[in-house]
Amino acid sequence: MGSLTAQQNYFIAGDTSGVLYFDINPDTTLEIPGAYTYGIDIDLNGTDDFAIETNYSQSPSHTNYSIKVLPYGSNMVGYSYLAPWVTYSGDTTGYSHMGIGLGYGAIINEDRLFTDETVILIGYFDNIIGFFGHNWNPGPFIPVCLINEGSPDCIYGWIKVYNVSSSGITLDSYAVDIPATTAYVLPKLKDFNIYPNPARERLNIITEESIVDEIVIYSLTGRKVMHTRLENSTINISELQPGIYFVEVTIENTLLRQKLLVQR
Ligand SMILES: [Ca+2]
Ligand SMILES: [Ca+2]
Repeated sequence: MGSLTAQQNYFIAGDTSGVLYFDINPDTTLEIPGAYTYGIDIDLNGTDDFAIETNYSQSPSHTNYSIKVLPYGSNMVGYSYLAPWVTYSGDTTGYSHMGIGLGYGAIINEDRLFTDETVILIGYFDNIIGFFGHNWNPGPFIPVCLINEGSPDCIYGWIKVYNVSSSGITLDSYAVDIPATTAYVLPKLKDFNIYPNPARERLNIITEESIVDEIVIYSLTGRKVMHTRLENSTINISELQPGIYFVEVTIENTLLRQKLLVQR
């Protein structure tokens, strides 16, 4: 990592002001077991940069669950060396390092030992109840480093997770230390919510204390792909191809956008 140059010296875990920030809403829970993968496009440019993956494997002595943060391309995830308390007798898997979670306000910088390897964020065995909460208890912010193609710069970011248990992990939000542009200004939650997200056939659109009649949906390239009216707070999106879109409404002369993922 010697040639890596940080674009900024540091980023603050939980910082959402003036940076690219995306609130997963409602929060998404990845179940375990399930070998579930959730892509994260941390700079909102239409290409996933990280994925969170749940894994499940059965050995003769125990069931092993794990959650991984997978960096795509040259991107990196913060990790720490394996904590000394992970001494489960049957564990011969040889984890060499473990992902870290930072508390709100923690500094994300080069000291966080970024790696380009696939790292295990949390690994535990189902016969050690409370392993995560009692023994380790990291903060919810996973430090990451975004490296755009052709650039040596490391742009720091974080992915917020919580409720890590044998039943799953919940994803809350993510941010990257890139100055926010008007195209990506996300609304305050009280103004405009969409769910489910990812969505399949119908999309519910919730606004508070405001009346919204018209909904416009744009592709990532800015092409208008739908212009429709709300019917009982829902719209039919079955004609949209799977992919990422921006849902736009106007409330009190303010244009608000939410990122939408359509999956089938
Ligand atoms: Ca991206
Ligand atoms: Ca959220």
